[in-house]
Amino acid sequence: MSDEETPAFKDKLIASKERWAREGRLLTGSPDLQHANRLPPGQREVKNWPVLDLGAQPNIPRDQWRLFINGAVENAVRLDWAAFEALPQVETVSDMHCVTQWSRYDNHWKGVSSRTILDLVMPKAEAKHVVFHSYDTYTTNVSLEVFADPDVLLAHTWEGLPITREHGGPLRVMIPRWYLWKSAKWIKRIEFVTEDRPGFWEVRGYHNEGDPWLEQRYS
Ligand SMILES: Nc1nc2c(c(=O)[nH]1)N[C@H]1C(S)=C(S)[C@@H](COP(=O)(O)O)O[C@H]1N2
Ligand SMILES: [Mo]
Repeated sequence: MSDEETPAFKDKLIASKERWAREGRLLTGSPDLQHANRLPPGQREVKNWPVLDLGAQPNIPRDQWRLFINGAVENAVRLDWAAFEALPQVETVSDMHCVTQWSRYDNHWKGVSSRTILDLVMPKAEAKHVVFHSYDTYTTNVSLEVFADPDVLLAHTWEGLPITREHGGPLRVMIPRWYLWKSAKWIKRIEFVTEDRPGFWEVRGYHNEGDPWLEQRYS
């Protein structure tokens, strides 16, 4: 699959999500800036973990998996699974919030902290944004500052088990501070860039940031 392709059979779904984005029809609440509630405005709690993707769930066995981290960095790297596993591993607990209005509390993750990645590749002073590229051609963008949040993880384990293929295994990004579309599944490349570059949903009407507490759903 080239970087530009999207599975054709999902075009209709994408088109309707774009339309919802234009209509902003899920905008419901008012900001809860103090996080007095655990549930951000317009969300409902779920106990399961729904699956959302573009219609392709790439199968990347760990022995074929590679992660490229490059762009505006001093030390670009290409990691195989053994090299990735050799990095310091941490555990976090976080809630996740999906723009389609579900939230799931207390997810236990294991993986590598974004801080470890930053120490490894050393972004240049002019690097201000990060673009995630996935094995299914999905992309999404965050600021370097958000990437550097202490709870941002490249996660391989959820609730003590390897993250399943449908949820982005062998490795996905987890950015609990933003809506879940920012958390790229099947991560293949982390690119540091000097100019912001909106990703797949960001160019289709989703907000460029995505703070659930501010309901930054659609632009
Ligand atoms: N590679 C990739 N990552 C992705 C997506 C995708 O289609 N491809 N979808 C995003 C969206 S819109 C959401 S809501 C979450 C869903 O993650 P989940 O299926 O594990 O719940 O993944 C995000 N990351
Ligand atoms: Mo989503």
